[in-house]
Amino acid sequence: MFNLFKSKKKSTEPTREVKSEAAAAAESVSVESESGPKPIGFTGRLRQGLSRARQNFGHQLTGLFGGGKIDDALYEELETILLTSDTGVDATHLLLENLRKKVKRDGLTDAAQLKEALQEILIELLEPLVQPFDTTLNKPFVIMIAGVNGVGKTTSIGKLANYFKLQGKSVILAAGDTFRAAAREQLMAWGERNDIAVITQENVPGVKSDPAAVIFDAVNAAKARGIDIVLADTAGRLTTQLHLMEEIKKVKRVIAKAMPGAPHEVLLVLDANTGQNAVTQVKAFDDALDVTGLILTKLDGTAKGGVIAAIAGQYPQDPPALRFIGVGEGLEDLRPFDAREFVAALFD
Ligand SMILES: Nc1nc2c(ncn2[C@@H]2O[C@H](COP(=O)(O)OP(=O)(O)OP(=O)(O)O)[C@@H](O)[C@H]2O)c(=O)[nH]1
Ligand SMILES: [Mg+2]
Repeated sequence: MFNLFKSKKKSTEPTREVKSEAAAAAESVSVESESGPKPIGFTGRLRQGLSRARQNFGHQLTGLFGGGKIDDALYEELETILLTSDTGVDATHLLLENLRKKVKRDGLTDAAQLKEALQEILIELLEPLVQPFDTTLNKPFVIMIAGVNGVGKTTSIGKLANYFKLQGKSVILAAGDTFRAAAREQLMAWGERNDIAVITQENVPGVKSDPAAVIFDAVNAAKARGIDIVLADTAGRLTTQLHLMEEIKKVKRVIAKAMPGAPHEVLLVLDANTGQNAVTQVKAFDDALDVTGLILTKLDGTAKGGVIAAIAGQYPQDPPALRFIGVGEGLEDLRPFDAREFVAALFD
């Protein structure tokens, strides 16, 4: 590990910082705000984002729960709806089992009563995904972002920067995707939009760029300047590309050399349209990196949306934390996950 780190020093050009004048000005004045981000409007955007899933899932259920007897045929139909909404076999069975228990316990007899019962059971399943997330425990608090190609890592970083800035925190970005030519520019654009610094590496033809080096420098820059949060981008990779999975393990190890204990959060970004494959991605990235939290993006693009339940059903004892969900491409379309709010937006 140490040798790898030393060789990176030889093989790479110095990193540089890209900062707009506005960012410099913003940094020199400490912006403290107790108010935090305003939740107003997000429930509306969440509802709007989930409209396709609601139409598909919610409306099927409404048909099913129109009235009549609660019998095996109804449970079977419900099973089909859940399975075809990407809920996955484990979560579907868990939900049905808990629903049957609730029906018995509460003495429900009419199908019309099932809608509310199912909502409650779903909230119970999803609630454990909401876990405390305290970025003040370390300074800087280093967040590494990982995931397969095109899931929304870089976009989520841009939105997260906005989210943390609204909480009065100082943020810098590390352009750790040195693989794709346009990745650096994409992150720089998010930096400009948020008026924050981006640590990048010059593209030098013939010189192999090193993602670990960029993030290492970003952590050191954050330490030197008393920055609260480092958001580190990484290149997309398939879980089957074993050399790239090894590479990202190295990135994580090198971050710990810049600051023992870092990264403090490893966020895996998942695309809600991936369906059951998301569960596989969680397992593979967790094996490689000890993922501490998830971001589920593009919930606005899916007609299914059950993948959250699938992940929860996979880890009934110790589910991963679902930190944020993305429901659109706008700067404010990423928010902390709230199980109750989510289920409400899925049904009504
Ligand atoms: N509709 C919608 N689009 C999103 C969301 N999040 C990201 N996107 C879009 O998804 C596309 C890919 O996003 P990127 O952020 O570049 O994804 P990435 O994971 O960084 O991609 P690579 O770096 O190439 O692996 C972009 O067009 C984003 O605008 C979301 O929540 N909703
Ligand atoms: Mg990217």
